Amino acid sequence: MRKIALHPDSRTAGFTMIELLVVIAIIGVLLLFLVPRIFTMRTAGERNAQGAEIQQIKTAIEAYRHDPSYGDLPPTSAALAAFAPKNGNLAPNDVNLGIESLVLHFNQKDFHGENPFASMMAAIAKTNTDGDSASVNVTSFGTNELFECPDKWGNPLVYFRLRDFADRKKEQKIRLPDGTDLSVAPMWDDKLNRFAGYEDGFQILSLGPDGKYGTADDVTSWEP
Ligand SMILES: [Ca+2]
Ligand SMILES: [Ca+2]
Repeated sequence: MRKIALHPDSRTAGFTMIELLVVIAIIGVLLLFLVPRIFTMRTAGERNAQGAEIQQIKTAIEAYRHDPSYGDLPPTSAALAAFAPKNGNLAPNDVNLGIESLVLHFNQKDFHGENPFASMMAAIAKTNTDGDSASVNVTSFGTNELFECPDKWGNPLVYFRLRDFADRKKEQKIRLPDGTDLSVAPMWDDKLNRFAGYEDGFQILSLGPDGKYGTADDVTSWEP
């Protein structure tokens, strides 16, 4: 077999040190630009997914309101006595009341036979990060816990029925998984001089990736 002779100028020693440094510098610059972009894209994807879930819950709230058996929005704070059997001793703590009420109303045991919200609620994560419970089980979950829905970043979703806050003096306490309590009130639309999402009659929102209430990354049931 004929051997191909290498030209004497052919490089056989691989990269020189300078070439190597240039390649490393180029990779470094690319990473510097790409990594933040990848993080931004990931965050945008998570926010979109959270927005879609909130819209799903919003649709369910509308269906609840139009269900002839209920005909109203779930209240911000569950009148637990209404769910409890006679003399049931229900003792929720005073945090995450809005979202707990929503979960409770969508999962009440007596939802006229078939629960129309069961499949949606099964697809949505539920936790009891604030650790409260009732002495009797009033939901279809089979436990006495008072659940809330966590958002994509682990913080509880927030739910307000707006007319419960009409005087603009009331607040609601929410507890984050690290134990921090926040006092929150429905968002106000300064331009229209009324609550945001006023036409809906309720607000449902996530604190977003920064875990702070009322910042630009919040994901809301209304168009900001
Ligand atoms: Ca709870
Ligand atoms: Ca936020």
